Amino acid sequence: GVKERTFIAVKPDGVQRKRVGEIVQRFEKKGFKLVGFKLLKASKDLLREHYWEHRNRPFYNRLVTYMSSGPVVAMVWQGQDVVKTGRDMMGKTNPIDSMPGTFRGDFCVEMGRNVIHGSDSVESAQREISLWFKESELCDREVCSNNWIYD
Ligand code: DAT
Ligand code: MG
Repeated sequence: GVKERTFIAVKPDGVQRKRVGEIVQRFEKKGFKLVGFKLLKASKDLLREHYWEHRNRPFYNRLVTYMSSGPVVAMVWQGQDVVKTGRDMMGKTNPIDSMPGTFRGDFCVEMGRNVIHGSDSVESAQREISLWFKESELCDREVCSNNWIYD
């Protein structure tokens, strides 16, 4: 429903390459509501937990090192079907498979520098949001444009 949330992060390469503004802008333009936002240098402990599902994959340590190499912008976006739509806006894991018009299709060429993270299901979104944000850091609110976004 309208209260669905996803966790989106602009990865260190995306921050360095100044893609934060355009990523935020595309989520805003689509009609989603920003309910959490912060710039932080994530600890390796946080990132190991975040990517726990990949702990036995050969790329796990490189991934954690890359993700901790600079600040990331961590965000929570809310709205109808925001998890799936956010994934569609991102493109595929490997930029070579990503369509133009998606963040990964437009902004990067390698899987190991793929600019953006987005939760892959409602359940992982809930897990990731509670890992990265305190409840008090999230600000839901009435948005006056709601009647122009939802039927
Ligand atoms: P996604 O970020 O699209 O959800 P994922 O959860 O499968 O993809 O993997 C997390 C990140 O790990 C991904 O953004 C890039 C990296 N990665 C995934 N598969 C990889 C591989 N085979 N080799 C190198 N890096 C990989
Ligand atoms: Mg994933």
